[in-house]
Amino acid sequence: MNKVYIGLGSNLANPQQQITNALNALAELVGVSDLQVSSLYASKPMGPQDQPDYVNAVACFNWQGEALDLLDKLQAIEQQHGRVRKAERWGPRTLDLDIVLYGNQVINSERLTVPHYGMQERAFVLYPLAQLSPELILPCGTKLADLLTKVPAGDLTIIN
Ligand code: A4P
Ligand code: MG
Repeated sequence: MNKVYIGLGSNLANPQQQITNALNALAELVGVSDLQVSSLYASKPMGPQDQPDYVNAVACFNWQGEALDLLDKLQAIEQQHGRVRKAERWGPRTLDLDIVLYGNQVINSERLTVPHYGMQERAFVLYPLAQLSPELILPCGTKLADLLTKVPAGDLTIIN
């Protein structure tokens, strides 16, 4: 059993509803227990600015299963929620589910890089994460609290 943290993001087709639906889908997965969810946060897009604002959240749960099995299930949820994969980097999406942390494991495989490559710089990941686990320490030994002092919250706003 591993304690995992999932970053959720959406900026198309009623983002707040997309995130709520995805959280409900996570709660129903076989293998998920003790689900906790941060607030929902709004922010301006990181990357291309000609796209709508994002809604983000972080969920945390105990996962009974393999890491790649979890990734398969997250991608199935993305597909069920109308995600169309596009070539554009950091472009708009109806639903993005990223494995931010997988227990204390470091994973570097073809399909999976954990901790998520962008998590240390992204306010929309760090602040919801801190809401769930303020004392968190990353596998590399870095304290989440230290990252928060380096990454300003910026325009990140709690919406729900
Ligand atoms: N993959 C590797 N590691 C992981 C992981 N830890 N979790 C692989 C999930 N997937 C992982 O995923 C492409 C491949 O990454 C998957 O097939 C999986 O095998 P993807 O979802 O198509 O793309 P991506 O990783 O999300 O990359 P992309 O499109 O560059 O998205 P980012 O970097 O997540 O950024 N602004 C705000 N305010 N809020 C946002 O949430 N999000 C983005 C997207 C841009 N700007 C944003 C936000
Ligand atoms: Mg993704």
